[in-house]
Parts: sequence; C-alpha cells; structure tokens
Amino acid sequence: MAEKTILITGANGQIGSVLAKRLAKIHGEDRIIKTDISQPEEEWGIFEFLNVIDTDSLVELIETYDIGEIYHLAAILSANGERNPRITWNVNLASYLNMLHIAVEHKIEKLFFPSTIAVFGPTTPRENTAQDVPLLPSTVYGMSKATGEMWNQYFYDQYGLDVRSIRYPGIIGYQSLPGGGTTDYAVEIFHAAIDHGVFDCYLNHDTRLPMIYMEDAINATIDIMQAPSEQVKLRYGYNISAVNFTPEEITAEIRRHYPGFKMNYTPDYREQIARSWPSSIDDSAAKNDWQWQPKYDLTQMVDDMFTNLTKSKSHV
Ligand code: AKB
Repeated sequence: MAEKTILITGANGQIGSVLAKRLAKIHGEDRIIKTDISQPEEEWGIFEFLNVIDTDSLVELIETYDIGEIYHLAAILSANGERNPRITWNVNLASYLNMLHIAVEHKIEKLFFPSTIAVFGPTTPRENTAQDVPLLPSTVYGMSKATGEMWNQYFYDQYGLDVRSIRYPGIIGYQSLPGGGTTDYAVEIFHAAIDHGVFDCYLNHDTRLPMIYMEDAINATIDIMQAPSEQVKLRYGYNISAVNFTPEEITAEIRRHYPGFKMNYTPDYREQIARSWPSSIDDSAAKNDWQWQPKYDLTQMVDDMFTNLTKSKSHV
C-alpha cells in the first residue's frame, strides 16, 4: 500500500518552515503538503493556500491528496493573541475542534497538536513544573491550548484518534523568525547582536523562561510522532524541557561572541505574561515514555546560532 501524505497547517511559521523540510527529507518532498494563509518565502515542494477556519477547503485537501497524517501548527501566539482574543480563540481552538472531527471522519492515522508552556498560569508552581499541575492560563493563547489539550484526550478516549502533543517551551532557531510570542526576544536578540550591537528587551533582566533549540524541538516532534502508539501514554500534551535562562544570562553568553553587545530593558505587558509561566520544566514523563532527550545546552545553542546566522547573513 502506498504511503499516505502529510498535511502541515501553518507551514510558513517558525516551526512549520523547519519541520516541513525535515519531514520532506524523511518521507520525500512529494508526500508533504504545506499549507498556510500566505505565499511561502521559499518555493519548494507542494504548497496550498489554506485558512484553517475554512473547513470545506481543509476537507478538499485531505481528499485530494489522500492525507494520512496532519501537523496542525497554525496558531496565533501569546502576545499577539491578547490584541484580539476572539480571533485568537477562533483560529486556535474553534478551527482545532473542526480539525479533530474531520480527522475522525476521514480516518486520519495521526494528528499532531502543538501545545505550549502557556497552558500554565499564575497558580502553577513555577520551578521544575510537573506534568500534571493546576492550569489557569493568563492568555487567550494559553486558554485555547489548554482547552485543545482536553479535546485531545477526549478524542483519543472517545474515538481512538491517534493524537499526539508536546508543550513547547520558547523555540530558538536561526532558520526562521517567531511572530507574536512572549519568548520571541530570545531569537531577536541574536539578530540584534549581529546587526546593531544593541537590543531593547521587553522582559526584565531576571525573568527566567524555559527554552529549546530548534533542532531539539524538531527532534522531539518527530520522535513523539514516530513512537509506537502504546508508548504515548499521555494524549493531551507532554512537558518537554531543554534549557532555561534569564535575559541577563543570555546576554552574558552573547558577549562571549560580541563583547561590546549592549542590552537595555524596557519591560512591557509581555513581562506579566512571562511571569505567569514556569521558569523550568519537569519532563520526566516524556523521557520515560518515549525516551525524549535534548542535545543542546545553552552554550552549544548560542555557538550554533551565531555560526549559522553569520553564515546566512553574509550571503544576503
Ligand atoms: C509564545 O511565546 O507565545 C510561544 C510559546 C511559549 O508558546 N513561543
């Protein structure tokens, strides 16, 4: 039987643009259907326009391409979400509930849902945050993802839908830029160091957040999707952890490469969002169940970011 194809929503985004390439390497370019609401920057493989709210078009694509696996990455992130709560809810959650129903109806073999540390809130213990803790998210983005997690478990229990999910920390990569998140500073700071030698940070110097290098985030995604079903014991969303740092600590790392780098602090509303999230994460469930293991520590990540960013910027 021919291998089914894989559909990615939000394929132009920070994770999607990198994940699509990795999946194309594993399964072949012609098996990956990238979708998004705007034209991708790089032209390769198969791309289709898709607004995830438009369920008819989603069904059409699933039928046309004989889709067997979906990575549903389209979402509005924490900081942007606060500017338009209703649209955020519709894009992140209403569309997802449709997606879950469509996945059951069309016998989708596996569905990936990206969850986030934003599901946690001010009542969650901040240090070494465990897998099952009080969730009272402070953002609409967090609310939509926490609700999505509950639907994941429900669809697995009620319909046997093979849904898998990870709670991503802030993701740092040289390949793509994040947009509208609270953790975005940790990517922007690298570009600022190379381009301007100075960065104005919207968080306080000591606000510690969990982060992960893109390479590890993509490995985690592939690993959980390739794990035998019985190993994926939690269907709502696994904690994963790699590194954690404060703006002050990453500044010190950046100064190993750019000793004159200047950092200013002008905290805004994102500081409050960040303070409602964990500072570190306990990911023992993911480690035990599907042998999750990150490769990059802070120093390795910073070195690799500068190696690759300076290379790509010198080619522009
Ligand atoms: C955000 O900052 O909103 C995202 C996330 C942690 O999910 N990067």
